[in-house]
Amino acid sequence: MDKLIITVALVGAETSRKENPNLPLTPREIADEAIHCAEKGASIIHLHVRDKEGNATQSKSIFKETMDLIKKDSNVIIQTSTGGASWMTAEERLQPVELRPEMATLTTGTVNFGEEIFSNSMLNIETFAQAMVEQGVKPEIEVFEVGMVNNALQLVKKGILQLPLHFDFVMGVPGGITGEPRNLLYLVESLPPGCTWTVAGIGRSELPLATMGIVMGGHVRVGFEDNVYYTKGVLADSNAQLVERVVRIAGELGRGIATPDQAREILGLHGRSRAV
Ligand code: KMH
Ligand code: ZN
Repeated sequence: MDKLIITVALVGAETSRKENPNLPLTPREIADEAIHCAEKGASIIHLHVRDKEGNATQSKSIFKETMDLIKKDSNVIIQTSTGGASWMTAEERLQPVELRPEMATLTTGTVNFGEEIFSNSMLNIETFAQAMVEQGVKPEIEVFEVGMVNNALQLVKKGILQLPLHFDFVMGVPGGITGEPRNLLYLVESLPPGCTWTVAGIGRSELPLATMGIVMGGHVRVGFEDNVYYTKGVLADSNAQLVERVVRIAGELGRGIATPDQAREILGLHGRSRAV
């Protein structure tokens, strides 16, 4: 089994300080949290940023400021979000890809997202995928619903993306696939050989699905974007606390933790040299 890649989704677009007062919001706070999580064992930062009012934004300059702060003090892989928030236009969402991060997310379908609709037409998906290929950015396919795996494979059939792809199964969003173990088994079985995957369980499914990811040879995402609690009714002190728990469980189960460079090797990344 490969070493375990831990991704931390520090901020998200929807989580607020009302839900967890420890949520990092400014570029400095987000960067400090990213660096701290990397020291504890995270090798990928799934990055969203916020504006001065604390609202989700896909502003290229705020992404750049945050990425520069992280890169100055950490070798961690930065994966920018192109999901942004459900109310944003496709053009807004795509902005951080121009900064040539090592990775970016690519959601391959439309899904109900709580009260909202997270809309991704096939045309927009292809445009996003092409932009990533042009900029040398490795996509992580975000799967919120089963049909999204096949949509990603259509991009391969059309020659836009190449196998092996890396997937993130985001399970437990209200409106998307639920976080039951059998659903993870189904999704993993749907992948062509050689593909890699991560699981991000939302809310209370974070820990059980993370444990399944460790045991099944997948990888794991945790963080305040997905879950603000440590245990039922007890808020997490920090994203790093959630990372540390995964490291501990993986250690008990005999699975080593990937450094950022080991994660680069597993995912076929070429390093930061292309970044703006
Ligand atoms: N905020 C969600 C609507 C991603 O980062 O690529 C979409 C999202 C996915 O967070
Ligand atoms: Zn996200």
